[in-house]
Amino acid sequence: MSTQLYNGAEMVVKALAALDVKYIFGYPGGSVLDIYDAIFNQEDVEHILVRHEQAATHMADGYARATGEVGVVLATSGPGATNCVTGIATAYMDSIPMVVLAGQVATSMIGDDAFQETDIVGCSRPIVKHSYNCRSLEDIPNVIAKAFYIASTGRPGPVVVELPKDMLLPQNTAPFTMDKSVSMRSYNPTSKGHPKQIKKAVKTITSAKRLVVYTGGGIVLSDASELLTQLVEKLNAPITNTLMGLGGISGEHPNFIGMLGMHGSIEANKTMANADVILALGARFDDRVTNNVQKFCPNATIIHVDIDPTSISKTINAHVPVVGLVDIVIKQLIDELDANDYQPDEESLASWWQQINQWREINPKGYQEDGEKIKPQQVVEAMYEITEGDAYVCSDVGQHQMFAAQYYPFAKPRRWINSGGLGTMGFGLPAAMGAKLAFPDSHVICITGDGSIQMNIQELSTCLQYNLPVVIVSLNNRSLGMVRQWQDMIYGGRHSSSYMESLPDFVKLAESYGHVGIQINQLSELKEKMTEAFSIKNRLVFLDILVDETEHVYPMQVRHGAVDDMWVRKGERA
Ligand SMILES: Cc1ncc(C[n+]2csc(CCOP(=O)(O)OP(=O)(O)O)c2C)c(N)n1
Repeated sequence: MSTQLYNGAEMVVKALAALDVKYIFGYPGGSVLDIYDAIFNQEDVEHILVRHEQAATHMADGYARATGEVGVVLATSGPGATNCVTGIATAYMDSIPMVVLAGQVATSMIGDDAFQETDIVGCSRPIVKHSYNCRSLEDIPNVIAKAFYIASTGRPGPVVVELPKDMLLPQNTAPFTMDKSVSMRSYNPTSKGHPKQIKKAVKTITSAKRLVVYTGGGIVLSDASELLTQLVEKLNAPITNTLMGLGGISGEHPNFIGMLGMHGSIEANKTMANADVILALGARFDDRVTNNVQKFCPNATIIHVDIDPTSISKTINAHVPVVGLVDIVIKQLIDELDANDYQPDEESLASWWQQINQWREINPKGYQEDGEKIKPQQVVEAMYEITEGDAYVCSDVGQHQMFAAQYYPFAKPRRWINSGGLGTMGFGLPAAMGAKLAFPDSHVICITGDGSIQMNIQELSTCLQYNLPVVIVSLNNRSLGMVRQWQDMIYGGRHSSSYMESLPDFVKLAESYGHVGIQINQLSELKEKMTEAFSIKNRLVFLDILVDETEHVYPMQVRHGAVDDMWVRKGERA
């Protein structure tokens, strides 16, 4: 019996197919041409040719966030691989499962400063969960399987696999062997919370008079929304989400008190500051939430549930640490509450909710209409109305990102896709393309600004090639709005390099890429033109919306203050 032999490039593609990969996002070059040839000769895996490798990483990332699957990137050695670095860091900061296959010069030439040689494993070391140098042809399938396993289990993250050219050559062949399951002695992430810690957590929760549930991206990543909603309803506790956790519970749920942190709601931050027990689930107390750690909730007992033990007590000391997958731990908490025949303390709850509702009244709308100028918040409200709250909203970075987070209540998880940790401008469009590829029949929006959109604008070309009719909602304030806001608030209004004195005609630009471009500059036509844009089905629409360029994002935490030390509006503190 003859065993079929494969070359390394074929093994790469066959391994991806065996792992049910549908799409690879990439860009060819000398060191990976054999892989491109292997892709050409099969139909299981489709390659999406981007226009810049950074966009390939964000597209894979958007695809991963929308679907929960691992995003896959392919890049050539040298500049192709280094162009991936920002996207790898973006995925790393938000714990997104991604595998980046990077070409490398032949093993005999590594270290010779060969053409297009870069040590991508070294370059990406601090921003990957793990990396592999493939040094044997036979190992390729299992290395790729392990990369997927590491990327998608425990706290997810990006894994780089470096593939030297000589591993891929057509003349070097071997049988294809891939183990059915991956087991690694050195890597065994915990899944269940320790029973003693669960008991302690439940004791702390049941003794609380002013409990708050604070959840992050971990809820979304572990698909724990339903269990979270059950827990919150059982406790009748107020719940706040981080920027990454939005959609973890429905934004319309009566117990949801809004996002917390730098641009969080007054009521969310006040609730945190006054809570006696904080139940943190899949959140990491990052500086955009805590503000000054020295002043962060000094009187609260903190229960911190996280899959990553190194995240616990990293910035804020946890009194009850629980290591485990957040969905499993929530189920354990519910079971323990039931076992103890938990009954809510109605009296304390009533006075706690009464207080929270008073905070809600401080700034319920959050902005003032102008009557003439289009307020960016109005655009997001219109977007919500037109899509009936049922869209994938993929954001770039800046004021528009915060307005979207504040004014589009997400009913479901995985619908809000943004670079929360690294804050990568240029993320929005390619991420939206990844989501659209996964969900072609859904509304997929890229909300962006005139600065961010220009950072990966070349992908408009990819959108045409693969028919990805996302709706681009560009809040054009003729400036780098978030920078301008900080300059207004902290630098005496000195707008150093925050105004772009030349901007393209975005309508013509969209048209030149083969899409529809629409400009909106009158408040009176905002709804009508936006409705028209969303009704155009099979074509990408670029909405260039001229918004009030003086608008600031509020509320905003006062720098170095406590979590609830906030600007409510220009010049007024809560
Ligand atoms: C790649 C990158 N460079 C710089 C920044 C710093 N930065 C944060 S927000 C911002 C302005 C964004 O402007 P725009 O996209 O027009 O959005 P707006 O704030 O006006 O809504 C800048 C420059 C960043 N986040 N990412």
